[in-house]
Amino acid sequence: MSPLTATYLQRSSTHPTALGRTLLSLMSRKRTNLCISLDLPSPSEILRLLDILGPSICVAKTHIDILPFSGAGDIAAFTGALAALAAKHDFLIFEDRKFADIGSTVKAQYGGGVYRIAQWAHITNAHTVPGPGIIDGLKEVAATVAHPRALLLLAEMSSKGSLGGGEYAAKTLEMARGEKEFVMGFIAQGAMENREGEDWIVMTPGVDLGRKGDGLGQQYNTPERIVGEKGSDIIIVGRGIIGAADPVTTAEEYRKAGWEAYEKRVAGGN
Ligand code: S5P
Repeated sequence: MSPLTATYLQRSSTHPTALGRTLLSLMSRKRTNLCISLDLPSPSEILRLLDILGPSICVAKTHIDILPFSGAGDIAAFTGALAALAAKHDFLIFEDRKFADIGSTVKAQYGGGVYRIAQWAHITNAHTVPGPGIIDGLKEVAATVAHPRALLLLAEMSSKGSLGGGEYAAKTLEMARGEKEFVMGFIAQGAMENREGEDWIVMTPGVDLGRKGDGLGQQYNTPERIVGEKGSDIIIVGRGIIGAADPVTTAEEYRKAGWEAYEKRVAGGN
């Protein structure tokens, strides 16, 4: 069955990556394909929001390097609290690091520095500009961690004038095909080609129920278009929710819109 018409539950028993199976299963259980993007300058505000938004989301996406930590102790306290919330509310943590260097460098960046991303982020992502060595470097670090880790490759971006998509996305897909146990899927604007036995989980940013853009190149689409028509699996929503007057009610609106688009899509295939 094609991943476009199979249910998340069906895919949760067959997905090639351990983390993909975990993710699809919790999405099915919680009835959510919403990833919240927490681009806020305050660690305590992020934790506060996650505790109230937790039931509505399948993934929490961070940019750890925009937070004003004063030392390694602060960072460890924050990532420890993130992990506790992820366990409490049953969601995964995605550090949107967008690695973009040679294998040897990204290996040091993923495993080391002050953030030690591989220790606490279930998922991270990478650009494919450097070629497949970037995946090898990240994979070496992931293999040293006790828990499953997975990678998303950026095939296509949401922003205006992006150099991704088209031939770039096709080449990115070829790189992923060599790494089916570590590369869980893609950041793209819609489904990628799935050959027999493949099941790429696609996460899509640039989602908003009202606005079309942000004045800095971001371009928005609706959950219906992204999940229903273009076949993506997970919507990534930032300012549409964290900038709203009532983030909990708004997150539920996005969760419902994303979920209904998914249900319609899978029903269409039966
Ligand atoms: O193509 C992309 C890829 C990503 S990961 N376009 C994006 O906007 N992102 C990220 O998604 C971006 O870094 C930001 O964290 C989020 C979108 O936030 P929003 O506030 O525009 O919904």
